[in-house]
Amino acid sequence: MRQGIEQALVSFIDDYCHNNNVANMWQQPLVRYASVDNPIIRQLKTLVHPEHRMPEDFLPAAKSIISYYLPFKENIGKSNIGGELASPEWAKAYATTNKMAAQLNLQLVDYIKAHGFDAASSGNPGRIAKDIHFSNWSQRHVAYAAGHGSFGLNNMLITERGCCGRFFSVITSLPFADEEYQGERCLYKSKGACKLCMAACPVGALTTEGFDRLKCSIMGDKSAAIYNGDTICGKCVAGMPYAYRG
Ligand code: B12
Repeated sequence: MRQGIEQALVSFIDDYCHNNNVANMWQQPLVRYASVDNPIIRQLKTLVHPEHRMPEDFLPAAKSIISYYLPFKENIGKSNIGGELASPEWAKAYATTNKMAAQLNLQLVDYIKAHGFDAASSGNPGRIAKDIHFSNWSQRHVAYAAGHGSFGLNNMLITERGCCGRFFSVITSLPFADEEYQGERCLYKSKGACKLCMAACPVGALTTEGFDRLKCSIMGDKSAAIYNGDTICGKCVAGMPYAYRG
């Protein structure tokens, strides 16, 4: 079943590109499972925000959450190295991925139901409100619980294919659970070295003390003005040592 889900995801992406005349801009997806009993999942309301949703809110019989990562092809990350604003290629990849993932999630739900289990899409939730910089469904916490990787100094979850890509998730009744990743992929956290992401951030939102989401939002707001409201930037991932490898 696990293999079937991975293969289905790949063919849904191919079909999406074909049917919508969109270039395939993703590498092979990474698919992992978080148990709903994982302590990170149980503590989401405390770790993220009191309004954070629980898996059972989507699906009463929830047992696991599929967390999948769509890594962008390398040319997209490379296009975004340097400069102040996100590159047009980065902006297009962001918008296209979000649009496609809404459909992928629904197709995954249908696939799982057709195989006798239950599932519900988490959608692609943004901020709770314009002035609340948190989501009520944190893809990154779910991805961490599913063992996708470790958090870097850039505040990104670094997967085995790096951090130039996007996470999505589907809540299911499948009895699968992966272990959390025990390694450390950030060079600063493992060796005290690198700090390239700090230097690349145009607004100084990254320091060794942590991530300043309000400063980061300045870049998001600037880009929204030229990219149809999309709050993007990505200078803290493009061209980094772990942009594309784990
Ligand atoms: C709101 C939001 C923003 C806002 C606010 C920033 C923010 N990080 O909250 C703005 C617009 C500024 C923003 C910017 C960006 N975002 Co954004 N954003 C979101 C959104 C919608 C919700 C984030 C949220 O609520 N997080 C909850 C808070 C509490 O957690 P956090 O910010 O992730 O920080 C936690 C981690 O650092 C974690 N942590 C750190 N170390 C450790 C260690 C352990 C053990 C654990 C458990 C946790 C942990 O603890 C922090 C606090 O709890 C998510 C999508 C979603 N629905 O999840 C995307 C998301 C986080 N964004 C993403 C991206 C790619 C970006 C940008 C690169 C913009 C772009 N696409 O060009 C920048 C990067 C900013 C950065 N360096 O973090 C990706 C991250 C992918 C990844 N590899 O991590 C996400 C997951 C979207 C997606 N679907 O893939 N974003």
